[in-house]
Amino acid sequence: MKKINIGLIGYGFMGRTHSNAFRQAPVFFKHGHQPVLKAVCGRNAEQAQAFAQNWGYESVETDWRKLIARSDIDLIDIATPNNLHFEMAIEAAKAGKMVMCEKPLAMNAAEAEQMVSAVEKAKVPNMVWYNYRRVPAVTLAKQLIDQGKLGKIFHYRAKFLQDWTINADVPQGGTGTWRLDASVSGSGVTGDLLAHCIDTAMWLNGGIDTVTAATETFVKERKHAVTGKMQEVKIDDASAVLARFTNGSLATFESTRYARGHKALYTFEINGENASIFWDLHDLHRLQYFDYRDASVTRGWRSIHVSDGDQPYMKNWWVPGLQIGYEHTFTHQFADFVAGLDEGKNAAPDFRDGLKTDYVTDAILRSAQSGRWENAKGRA
Ligand code: NAI
Ligand code: SOE
Repeated sequence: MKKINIGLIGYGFMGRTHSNAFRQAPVFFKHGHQPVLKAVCGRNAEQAQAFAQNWGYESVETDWRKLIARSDIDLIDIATPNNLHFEMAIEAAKAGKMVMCEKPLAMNAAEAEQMVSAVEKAKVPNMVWYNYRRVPAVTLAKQLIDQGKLGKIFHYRAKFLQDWTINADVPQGGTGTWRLDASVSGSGVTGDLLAHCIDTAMWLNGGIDTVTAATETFVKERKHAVTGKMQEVKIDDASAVLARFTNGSLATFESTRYARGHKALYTFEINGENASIFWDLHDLHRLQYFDYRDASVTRGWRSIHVSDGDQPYMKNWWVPGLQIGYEHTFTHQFADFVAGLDEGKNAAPDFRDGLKTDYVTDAILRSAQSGRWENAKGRA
């Protein structure tokens, strides 16, 4: 069993989900590499120490450059706000480390292109944490599409709705609200929420050629959490998108943080000539499936409870009928990354896949400015 010494940067929300995955993956999925929680890095030594103790990291760093320079670290995992992904990933690749990075890969596609070049030049394994692909019901959707069950696909429809920034008193910037500060996040809901929908969509239904979009910033000024000054809000609060896939299908995508009553409603529906599927993050263990080829008297939407051993990932968990949840998507993704190491290939989505999503989100933001259809394929 080869050891992989992990250096995690960032001990916030994603630092926790990733750490949980590093601990669970080798227990539930047997592969040829054993993760070692070697070091966690954060700027506050006391908090980093408390995190290390809770999750079982052997050591702590407060300077990410020192962590990357350490000869006992094999893999750098980036779980920091978006504006830090670029520098950290490039530096890690140059140091010959494997790199796993949170989504969106970068602030924009221009940065992401350089990150792809860096990991490919250094020939280091790499991956972006678009975790929703690893919900067993979503992976089952992929299998059904690849088996041709839907036939020709006409429509793809996805949305990711939240409501936590409606109050104009929510500040921008600082811990917890960095997503509202464009200099840290790169964009608003397009890069934060819609990027998930785009990643899943391109995985399930192939490349997106062109997009046209409208975005809106409902609250124009917010106090900055660090400076205390009222400042212009430069993120998109909501985005509504029309898209054309290479396979000829038409899509609508929507993301917002102003949909009162929705905390994290990610849904998608795909309509093909023979069948349709629908999935909802709030009911994540179910896949809704309609097949026109069923006998007409009993034809209708089936609600498939994805928990059986012959369904994706489920044989590694409990017994049929008992479902799993959100945190398992990260465990699956890390287990697949390790399986990729065994086979000498990257687990998808790798940095090049992450770049393709950044091309689409950049095109959405460009279109919202230009009012035109924009090329979403970049140089991919
Ligand atoms: P967070 O704010 O909870 O945590 C960020 C961490 O980065 C904090 O521990 C902070 O102290 C640390 N950090 C900031 N600057 C640093 C520096 N210079 N050196 C070392 N550490 C530093 O943020 P969260 O929610 O964990 O988001 C992190 C990343 O994960 C973002 O890119 C976000 O888009 C992505 N994300 C992905 C999710 C998914 O579904 N895959 C879910 C939530 C976030
Ligand atoms: C924002 O609230 C957020 O945490 C995103 O950053 C994640 O990517 C998404 O999975 C859930 O919502």
